[in-house]
Amino acid sequence: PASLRKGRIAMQRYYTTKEAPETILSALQRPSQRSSDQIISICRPIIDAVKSRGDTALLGYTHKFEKATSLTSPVLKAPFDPSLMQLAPETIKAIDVSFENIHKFHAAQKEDKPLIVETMPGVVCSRFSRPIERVGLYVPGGTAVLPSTALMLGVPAMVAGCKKIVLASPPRRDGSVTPEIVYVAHKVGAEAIVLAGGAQAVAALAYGTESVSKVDKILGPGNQFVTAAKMIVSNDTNAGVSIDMPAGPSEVLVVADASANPVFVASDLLSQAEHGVDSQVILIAVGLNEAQLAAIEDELHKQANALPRVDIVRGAIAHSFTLAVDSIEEAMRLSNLYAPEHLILQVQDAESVVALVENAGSVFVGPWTPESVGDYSAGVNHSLPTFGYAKQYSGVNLGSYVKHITSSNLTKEGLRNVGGAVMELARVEELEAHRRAVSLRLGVA
Ligand code: HSO
Ligand code: ZN
Repeated sequence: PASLRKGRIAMQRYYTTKEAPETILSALQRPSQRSSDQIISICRPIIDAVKSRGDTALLGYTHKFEKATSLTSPVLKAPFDPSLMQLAPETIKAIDVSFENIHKFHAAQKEDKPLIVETMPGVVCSRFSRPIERVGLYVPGGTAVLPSTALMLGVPAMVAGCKKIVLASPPRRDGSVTPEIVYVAHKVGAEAIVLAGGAQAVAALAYGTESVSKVDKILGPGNQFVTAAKMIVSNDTNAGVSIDMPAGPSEVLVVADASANPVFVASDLLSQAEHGVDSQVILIAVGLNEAQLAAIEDELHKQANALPRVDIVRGAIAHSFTLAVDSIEEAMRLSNLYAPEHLILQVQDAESVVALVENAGSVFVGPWTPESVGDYSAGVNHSLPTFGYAKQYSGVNLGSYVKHITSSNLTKEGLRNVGGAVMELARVEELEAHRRAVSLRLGVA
């Protein structure tokens, strides 16, 4: 509506010293999402259709939802034709630089030797990792093309040694995939790109179709339908598939003190706000006076109006806010309570503040570290827990693509050392066969 396009682009301001604590706490609750029951009931029939009718159903939904009516096959198989990945040299270079950095950082997460602990003489426990064999990586379409997401999901899969990497992404109206995504798929060694989005793409990856191979784990962000579909298939014991994490709208929380540059602060808030109208950005201002607060707000308004996606920004800013606090400790207490997907520290001695971070997906430290570097090229992953899930989930990392397997290896002496405890606990649990597996070996009663 026209009324939304007018007026100042400004975030609501709260002073923690003036407001009741409950007001601050309720501000830190995420805006509520469309009821998941409603979304689930839309997704279920789509998933069932793909499960039972395979390619025909998948293709039908792509014709319907993506309007890609000329598409005749739901997958693009490797090797990808070079004509499908024609890119400007500077784009290739940017993808290559980012690929290398993401590769380096994730390769460093490899545990190259097993963990071995002798818990008692002759009782050796170890833990080693193996790649998940088949992974499905969902790259959203929507209002932006996201080859960076293909990199963030594909590079660690490649580093982990997953045997089968399948991408899925909604095709454009003409049935094609953006050349950047095809290029990334090629670089990470993906065997195919499923040309579908939404719940139908998730179902195809979870159950397989005539032309889509079934995977063991589905990773990647997406809208509420993708998220609901991931939840549904991961709860279906017949699917045998897991997911990375639940997902919600993207967020950033910036902590800034008087040393922060208002231009930088506003630009960081806006880079997250432009993702979607449902994105949320929060500024925690530490010890700023009225003039300093106004300087950031003026910048936000000015920079926002110069952005091509100003309408999206307006939507996001409408449910975003500033918290004015007195100390860095209070700022970090509130930040930990919110558990932001991205946390940006633009404060004096930002590095020392990292020690106070308890809950966050990824932290950006100091004035020269905009979130954009992490979104694209620094090496850290941008697939991160949102909606407060940073309290219990990690972002995508090498560990997301492996299983840890443990093993134990005892000598006779080892069994003698630990056997008494085993037999006693088996007796307590009244599991006699368990007890005898030890007693028979040791020749005791
Ligand atoms: N900030 C987004 C990731 C992204 N940014 C992709 C640009 N492209 C969610 O973490
Ligand atoms: Zn971003």
